[in-house]
Amino acid sequence: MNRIIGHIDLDYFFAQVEEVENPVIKERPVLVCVFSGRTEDSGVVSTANYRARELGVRSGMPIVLAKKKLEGKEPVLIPLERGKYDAMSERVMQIVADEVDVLQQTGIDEAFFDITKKTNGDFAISRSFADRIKKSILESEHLTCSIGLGRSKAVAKLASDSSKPAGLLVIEPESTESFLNPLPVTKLYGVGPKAAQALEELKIRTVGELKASQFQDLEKKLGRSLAIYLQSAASGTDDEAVLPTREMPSQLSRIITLKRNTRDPVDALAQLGNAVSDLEERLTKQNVTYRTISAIAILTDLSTRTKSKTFETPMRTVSGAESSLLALFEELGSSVEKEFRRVGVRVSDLESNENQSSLSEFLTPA
Ligand code: TTP
Ligand code: MG
Repeated sequence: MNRIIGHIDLDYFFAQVEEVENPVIKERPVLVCVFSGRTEDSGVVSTANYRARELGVRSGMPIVLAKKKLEGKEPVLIPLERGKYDAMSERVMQIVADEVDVLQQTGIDEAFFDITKKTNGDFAISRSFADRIKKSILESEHLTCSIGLGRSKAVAKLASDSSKPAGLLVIEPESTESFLNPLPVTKLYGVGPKAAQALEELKIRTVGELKASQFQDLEKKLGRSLAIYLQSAASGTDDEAVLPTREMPSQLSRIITLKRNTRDPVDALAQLGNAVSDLEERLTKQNVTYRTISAIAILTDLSTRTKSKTFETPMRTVSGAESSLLALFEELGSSVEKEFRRVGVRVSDLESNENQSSLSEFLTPA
C-alpha cells in the first residue's frame, strides 16, 4: 500500500489571526511586530500578510525598514500576542488530529500527518480528505492553510510550501521525481544552515543534483546518517515515520458562525445542533469524559464571552448536558448588550476513559 503523508502549514499565521479578529484591516498591509521598546519603532516583524509581502516585507525584518517599504500604503502594525496564537493553534491542530491517523505537530502553525489507513493508500481519496480538513478549518476558525500530500515527509513539506497560499498540492508517486528534481536543495526538510553550506561547497543546488550526487562526497561532509537521509529524501523515498505528538487534548471545542445573529439562547442552541453532535463524536473518538462545559459567544463587536459550569462527576455526552448549556447561554444573553455573531461549546477538564468496557456503555450519559 502507498504511504500517504501530509504536511499542513497555516498561511501568514499570526497576521491572519489578526485579520480574522478585525477583518477591516484585510485590504491593508498587516504586520505583527515584536516591539523591543527602546524607541517607538525598534524591533522586528514577526510575520506579515501577503499584501505586505508583495511590497517586500519579510519575517525578521526591522520594523523601521518595513515601514519604509510601506510608505503611503497605510500599514497596520500590531504587537505580537503569543497567547492568542497559541489558543488558535491548539484549536486548529485539534481539528486536524481528529481527522487523521497520526499527527506530529512541528511548530505553532505546522504539522505532519499520516492518512495511509484512513484513505487506504489511495491518493484520489486523500485529495478529498485534505480538502475536507481545509474546509473545516476555514468554517470553524476562518483561517486558510496550505496542505501538501506525498509519499514521504520531505515530499509533503515541499508540496505544502509550493502550494502557498491557500493551496492543496498532491504529489502522486509517479510524479514525485519530476516535482522534486528542479527544487532548490535548501528547501528540503532536514537541510539546516550547516548542511546547506556543505551542499553549496559540493555545488549541489537542486534536489535532482542531490539525488545524483556521489554518496561518498556527501558522507565525507555530512556524516553517514545525514547523507543516507538526504539521498533518500531527494528521491522521495525517505521512510521517516510521522511521530504522534498529541496524546490527550486538554479541551475540545466547536465554534460556528450563526446564520442570523441572535441573543436568544434557544435559537443559539438550535443553530449549534451539528456542532454539539460533532463534539460528542470527538469525545467518543478520543475516549474521554469531561467535567466542565462552557458556552462561548462572540458578539457583533467581535469580543468573546464565556460562561462555564463544572459538574461533580465526569460527563460522557454533550447532549446529556443540554439543559446546563441552555442555562449558560441564557446567562450570556442576559449579561451582554450586543447580539451573538458566533457561538460555540467547549468541554474541558478532560479525563481518559480507557477502562470503559464497551462503546455502548460509553455512549450513555454518566
Ligand atoms: P511560518 O509558517 O514560517 O510563516 P507564516 O505562517 O507567517 O507564513 P506562511 O504563509 O509562509 O506560512 O511561521 C509561523 C509563525 O511563526 C508566523 O506567523 C510568525 C512566527 N514567525 C516569527 O515570529 N518569526 C519568523 O522569523 C518566522 C519565520 C515565523
Ligand atoms: Mg505558516
